[in-house]
Amino acid sequence: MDNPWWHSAVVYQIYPRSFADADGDGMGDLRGIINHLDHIKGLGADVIWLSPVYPSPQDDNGYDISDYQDIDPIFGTLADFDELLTGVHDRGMRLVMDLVVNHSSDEHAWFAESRSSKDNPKRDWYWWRPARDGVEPGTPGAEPTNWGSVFGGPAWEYDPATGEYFLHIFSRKQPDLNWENPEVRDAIYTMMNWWLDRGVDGFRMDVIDHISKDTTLPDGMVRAGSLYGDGGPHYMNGPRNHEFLHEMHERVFAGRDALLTVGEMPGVTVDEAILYTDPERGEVDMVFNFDHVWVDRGADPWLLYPLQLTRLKAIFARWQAGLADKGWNSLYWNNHDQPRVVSRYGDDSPQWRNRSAKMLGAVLHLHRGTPYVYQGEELGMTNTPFASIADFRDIEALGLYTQAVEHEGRQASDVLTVLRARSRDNARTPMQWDASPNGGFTTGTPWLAANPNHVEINAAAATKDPDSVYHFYRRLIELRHEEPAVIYGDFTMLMPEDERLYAFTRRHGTTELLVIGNFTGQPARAEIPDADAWSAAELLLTNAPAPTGLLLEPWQAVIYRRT
Ligand code: TEU
Repeated sequence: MDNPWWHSAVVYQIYPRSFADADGDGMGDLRGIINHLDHIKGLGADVIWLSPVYPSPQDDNGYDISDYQDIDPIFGTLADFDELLTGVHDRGMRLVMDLVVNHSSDEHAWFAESRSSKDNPKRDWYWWRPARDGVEPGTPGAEPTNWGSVFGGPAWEYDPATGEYFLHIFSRKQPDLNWENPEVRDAIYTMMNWWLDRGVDGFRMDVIDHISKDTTLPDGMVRAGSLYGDGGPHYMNGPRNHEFLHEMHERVFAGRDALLTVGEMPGVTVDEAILYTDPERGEVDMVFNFDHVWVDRGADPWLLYPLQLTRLKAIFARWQAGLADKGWNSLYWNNHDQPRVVSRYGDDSPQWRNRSAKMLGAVLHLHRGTPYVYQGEELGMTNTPFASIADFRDIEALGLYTQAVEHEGRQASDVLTVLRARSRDNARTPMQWDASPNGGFTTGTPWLAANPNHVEINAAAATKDPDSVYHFYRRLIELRHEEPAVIYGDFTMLMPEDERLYAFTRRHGTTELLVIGNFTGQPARAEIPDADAWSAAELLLTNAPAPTGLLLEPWQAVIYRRT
């Protein structure tokens, strides 16, 4: 079989709400995206992944969908969507939609029917359960299991109309669909085919390792200090997950060309990922794992744990080795759920921001896999200085804050410190287009305030400055398109025990690449076999003056090539 096109592709993610607002209502829209397609083309990306634009009450910014086959009026119309799709295709790029089918909105017609009575034909499309035996329905502790929701509070909502509970792993406005019911699966496949027939080029599948649950719904373990049990082991990577994805593949993707499918899978292991992405099995092309963005999390969710570079390297080394022969990796630092990587694993101070953002880009993009760039990452956009809880908008930040401070007795200041560093709203501040008010994102009042540093960090300044993060990312993408060793080279981690330098080689035929990134604000020398020969090799790209020997400057990255 020929190598699939997405092996050499780079994906750019748009979070439409925060990308560009063309009509001045403070919310990004499809017209705004259409107006800025050349920015993405100019960067060299091959694919655009669009976060959800479907009709939605926007409880979780569109990840709560009330109609899968239309566009929310805040973003535009289906005609605008078709124009966007044409604009993307005309530029030789592809468009991948977000597919959110672990749950729908509680305002979806399916759920309205399901909740209307116990004998409604759609009752079984969601997870309805009676109260726990012997406990008064609707009172605390009567929930069918002890699971906590990802966004705080219990994972079950009592519905007085029928006296039963429905399951919601996320917000109470995101009831989980029951994939055990074949009618649910049929309806989803029909909807997916409708979008593909319209011309879209694939799907990014939201929490798609949550669709198969342990149908006996056991209680979860309760961590010290927590109010709820962890249902994760009972709803992640459940018994029928592979079966469902294979069925989806047969019913939707088989026989269609040139698609890209990527499953978001919190908690997925390397061994499971090999099965999910082995082309012979016909499930998905690649998965998003979370190991490298959970590496700075510890047992206590309200403590900050600094990055330990050796752990980060061990994670990447394991994934690179695991998917070397079968399957394929996706590569990302950022998306709409993660804090900005330059603030998280780099140094966002004025002195090192530009350099450390480039170093992080170089290290990630030189791995084997398909890289994803999240809007603003190519500018080195940083976390935002949120002053108080009133500045946050994310349902997760607000829900977890309430649970921690009001119900678990945590110090508000401790919780705020962690939210400032880790909250998803860091990723969701408006795209910084220029130095004008609101970063040129809107002429109205933005739904979430722009980062004050838009005056310096913005697309207009970056595209003009040859030394910008933007032009460095452009060069990284170009390198992937030009150099087969970046796509197909094997991967060898060097210096795994070193806490300062991230170093590896990629070898493809007679070509060998050496990549080193300095993760510190101090100079550091790479002690690797063959160091002298390497330092005389062709230096393809760096973000600082060429080093003497392999002595790297603070936050420097180097990419050498030899044949
Ligand atoms: O995210 C799933 C997910 O794992 C997140 O809940 C993540 O672990 C957490 O937010 C980290 O802080 C997907 C979407 O990407 C996210 O935006 C949605 O809120 C969520 O599913 C529910 O649809």
